[in-house]
Amino acid sequence: MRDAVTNLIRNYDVTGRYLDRSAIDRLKSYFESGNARIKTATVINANSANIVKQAGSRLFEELPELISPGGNAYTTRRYSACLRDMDYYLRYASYALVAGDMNVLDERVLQGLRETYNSLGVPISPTVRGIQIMKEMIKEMLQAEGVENTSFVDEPFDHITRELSEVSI
Ligand SMILES: CCC1=C(C)/C(=C/C2=NC(=C\c3[nH]c(/C=C4\NC(=O)[C@H](C)[C@H]4CC)c(C)c3CCC(=O)O)/C(CCC(=O)O)=C2C)NC1=O
Repeated sequence: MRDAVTNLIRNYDVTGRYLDRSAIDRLKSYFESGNARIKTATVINANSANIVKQAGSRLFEELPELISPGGNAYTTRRYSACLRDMDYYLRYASYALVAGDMNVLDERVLQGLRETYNSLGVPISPTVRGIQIMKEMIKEMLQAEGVENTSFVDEPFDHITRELSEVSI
């Protein structure tokens, strides 16, 4: 697992360089967004159950076929598995936000996931939609708390959806 600082230092150490202007600019930007990142983790922690539940309801309202007979989230067991997956995405996205690095997602969440989903028939594009709904909810909550620039929130959610959507070769 890596974070923005260790990742940057690693890259400079590999080539034996001192931290130059570009490194310092990247560090500055990471530390300047630090309070907002911590606030986001706080908001997610305080609302996680609610975010997952509401995002799930919105997803099933938009795509009711998911929870109808023949749908992948039909039956209580699969419905719960779906919400549990949403909860995984939310929790790991909060780690990646604080770390300022997406490596934790690659290592702990995304490895082999597409293959698992394909073999179980879990549909990717509705999963992507569910993840995007959670992202939108968090951005709205942060704006309500006075955080003006919430663009950094996109990164982990978009990273997960991009990796999930990638067509296997
Ligand atoms: C921490 C990293 C991690 C992830 C991400 C993870 C995902 C994950 N989701 C699974 C299943 C599942 N995932 C879903 C999800 C959905 N179905 C839908 O129609 C919706 C679109 C969607 C919810 C948004 C469902 C329904 C299953 C059960 C499928 C089945 O058993 O038939 C499975 C198969 C094993 C199981 O059922 O537990 C895995 C491994 N497991 C992990 O350890």
